[in-house]
Amino acid sequence: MKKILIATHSEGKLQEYKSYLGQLNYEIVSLADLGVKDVSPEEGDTFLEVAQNKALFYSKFSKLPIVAEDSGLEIHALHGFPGVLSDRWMEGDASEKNLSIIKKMGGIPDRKAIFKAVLVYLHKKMCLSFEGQVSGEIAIKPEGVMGFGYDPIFYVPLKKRTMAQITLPEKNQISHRAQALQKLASYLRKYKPE
Ligand code: ITT
Repeated sequence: MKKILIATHSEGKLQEYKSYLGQLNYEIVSLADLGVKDVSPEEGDTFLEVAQNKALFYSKFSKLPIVAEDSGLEIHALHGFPGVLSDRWMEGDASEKNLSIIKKMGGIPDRKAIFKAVLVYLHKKMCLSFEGQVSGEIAIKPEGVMGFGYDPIFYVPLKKRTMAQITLPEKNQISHRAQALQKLASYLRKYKPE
């Protein structure tokens, strides 16, 4: 079976990749499987640049085809904040970040937000990117215990629940990552890279 390195230190992302790519004939290798503890610096002004830099960084550790990802939340009323800074705009864990965002949104009626993901596939000298996004709203308060990161504050009108209140298979039908993964999967099926 062909192997692919999913170059993320996020356990939440990794679970979603495993669940989604399980349908393809690929063995998912993680950074932990390779014993890689180094963390790529988040460098770049766009999701694409940051994802490309992560892919290049982790390519030092393996010759396998690599997928790296940069993703985040863009809040309409806050002019796209936190965007590419989603992981680094404040110190603290996910629940602290979520509470800070709820506070910033206090009293703002426009709660529209978008989750975006850019996946970079790097193999030999070829580098491709696949993007996905999903629209939603910032919830009034965090709800749900599934998923990770901003999921408890991202309300999906289609499901009438937050991303943390839906199961992983449900999230994998609609999420930003799932949409990008669908494009990657269709590339891998079609071109079967060596
Ligand atoms: P890697 O760089 O190792 O992949 P990371 O967590 O640093 O992991 P990012 O730089 O892409 O990943 O940061 C994205 C931020 O957005 C981070 O705080 C995530 O928790 C959050 N995020 C991304 N996708 C998400 C999702 O599907 N649900 C909830 N939060 C998400």
